[in-house]
Amino acid sequence: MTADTEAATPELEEHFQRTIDRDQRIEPRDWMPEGYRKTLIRQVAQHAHSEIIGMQPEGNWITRAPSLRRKAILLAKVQDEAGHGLYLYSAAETLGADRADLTRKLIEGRQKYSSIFNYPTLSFADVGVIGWLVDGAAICNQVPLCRSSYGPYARGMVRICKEESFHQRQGYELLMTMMRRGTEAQRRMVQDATDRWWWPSLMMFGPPDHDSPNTAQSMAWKVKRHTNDELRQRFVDMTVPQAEALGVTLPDPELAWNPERGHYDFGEIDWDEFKRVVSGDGPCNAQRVAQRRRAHDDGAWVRGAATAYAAKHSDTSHDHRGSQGL
Ligand code: BYC
Repeated sequence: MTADTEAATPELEEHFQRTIDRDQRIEPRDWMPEGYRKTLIRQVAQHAHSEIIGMQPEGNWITRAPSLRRKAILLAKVQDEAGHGLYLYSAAETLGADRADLTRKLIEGRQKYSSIFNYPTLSFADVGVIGWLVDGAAICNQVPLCRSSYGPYARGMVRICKEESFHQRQGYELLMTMMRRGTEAQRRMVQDATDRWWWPSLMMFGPPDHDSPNTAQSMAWKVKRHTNDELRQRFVDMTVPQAEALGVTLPDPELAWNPERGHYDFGEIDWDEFKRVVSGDGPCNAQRVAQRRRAHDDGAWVRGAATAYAAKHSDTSHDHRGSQGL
């Protein structure tokens, strides 16, 4: 009987709970409640899919980057996202999930990915604003996940966060360049991109706490370390001074410092829009999933070749061992 099918006993349950209480890590071979495993597979798979689908909006600009330098930076960033997806699929596999199955669920629309990637990238300023706001929100959400209770996920997040902070910096540097050294038209592009990405970035943190079915249990298991609203507030507080430094206006007339709370107040998020986008009816959902499906189909020959090569290689190494009498 393997660790994942081992029946619960009071000793195993107690050991699991003690590990969580002591802030130690649950590792793949440890016994874990089925709900814990399911929650992690759900979150890690959604996260992995987001990284892979997240390559599309920016990938859209690789062929049209305005200089060789900007193109090299963007290529490196989009490749990093592919790497993040792969670490995360590997983390999901340590929980007993099958990567091909997860991909199938994604391209059949049976598993979610982040709402943010269902919006279009209309100008090159979007590349900068995605780095600044989307990667900025991602860092805010993901740094606490480096302390998540599941070992492989937490360790994967450490490396992902290092790369995300480079992504955030490159976006901010691009916007600074456009705002400080650009033309009036370029400054307008930055403002327009900020107007379009601000609210969807706030939605990345998930539904409000009173409407978040998974938060309480995920916090108790220390999979999540903060609630959706806590992290959203942290992101707003961090971003307002950055917007001021850039010289752009965030599109929320209710945004104001509240000295009593010690935080910025902000306006009501359009949760109907969020629900629409999450349930598949955002501006680019169909296009994103169709593109992912096409890429998967186009890659069938690579998977076939890799499988055939691995089979041949294992035969060859077997023969080789045989000839050495091993
Ligand atoms: N979009 O109970 P809740 C990146 C779903 S990658 C879509 O609060 P939870 C990047 C949620 O899954 C960004 N769905 O859930 C990549 C749940 O659905 P089910 C991705 C959302 O899990 C490339 C339901 O709504 N980051 O940054 O406790 C380039 C109820 O929500 C969204 C991660 O995945 C959403 N925005 O909390 C640049 C981070 N929000 O499964 C950047 C890891 C919620 O019950 N994930 N849903 O049907 C998390 O931290 C948590 O899963 C969330 C949601 C905070 C997102």
